[in-house]
Amino acid sequence: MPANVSRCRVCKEPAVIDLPRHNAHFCGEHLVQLCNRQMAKAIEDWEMFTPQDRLLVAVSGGKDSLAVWDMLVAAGYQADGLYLGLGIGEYSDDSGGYVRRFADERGLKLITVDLRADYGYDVPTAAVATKRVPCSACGLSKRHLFDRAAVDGGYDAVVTGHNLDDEAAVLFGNTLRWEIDYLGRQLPVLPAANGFPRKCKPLVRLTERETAAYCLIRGIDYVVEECPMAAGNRHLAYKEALNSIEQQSPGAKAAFYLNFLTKMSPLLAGSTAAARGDVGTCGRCGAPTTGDVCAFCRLIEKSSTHEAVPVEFVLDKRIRR
Ligand code: Q46
Ligand code: ZN
Ligand code: ZN
Repeated sequence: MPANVSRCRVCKEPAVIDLPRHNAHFCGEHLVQLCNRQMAKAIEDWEMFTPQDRLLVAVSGGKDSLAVWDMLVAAGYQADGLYLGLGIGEYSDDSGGYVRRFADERGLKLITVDLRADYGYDVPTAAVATKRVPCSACGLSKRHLFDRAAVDGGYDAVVTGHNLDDEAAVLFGNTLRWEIDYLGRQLPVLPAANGFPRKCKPLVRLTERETAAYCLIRGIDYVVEECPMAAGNRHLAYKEALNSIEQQSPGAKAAFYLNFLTKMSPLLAGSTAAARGDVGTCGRCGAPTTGDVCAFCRLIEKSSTHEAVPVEFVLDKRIRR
């Protein structure tokens, strides 16, 4: 073997990945170990859940959500999956296939909800019917249906695969605008309150490069394409900006986000409590809401009566904007 092959920091065998922010290289086995350790630390530091809790993992078919499901099951947690069919053309067909195969191959329980079959609309149609960007209707649908599935199924917490890159990008956007309410709620765990289930993000200490490597090593097939609706959104621009800072200064991204959690979040705790006050129940579906009818029921009302819109129509409109 050539003398200049990079070697794993732990076992000195040939490395498969270099992680500049840890100033080290790792072999496959020790990269998996590092990922598991980082997840365990996040769960412990933020008291997310215990092995006695029943977890519902929101899985999209992408690397992060399948990685977190895999890591949780490997660590002995009781974790079922929830897949939401968004009706975003081929992207949704493909991602649903990856999720089903992952669950089947491992004998895991998967709950599936389909916006078109179960609620009479899909994301492209909702975008046109509400005259909003697709991610707005999509995010609202996800939040509502994840919460509902967790409450109806008696789960103790909803788990998502948000990683360090996602959280740092959201933090960057919220900081650029000093969105104090959003900053106050940007935590790796939100406790159950007012009819909302607990929400946890165990991968906040891992970058997307690390979760991608984890999937590769563990033989997890995932949908590689990004959702076509994401093109041109601000979140991607923030990720790119942070990546270029990270390149100049390895570790800056983790410091930006993780130091926010330890140094800034405690100062914002009061604003979180205020933001969650005064919640009643929706007159139609019984979900927690501050109005008479929740935003999701209003979304169904508008979108399910609208003629179905093909995904290409929305993409075309977004490109031409
Ligand atoms: S799935 Fe939905 Fe994302 Fe696609 S429409 Fe936007 S929010 S980009 S995570
Ligand atoms: Zn090693
Ligand atoms: Zn409702």
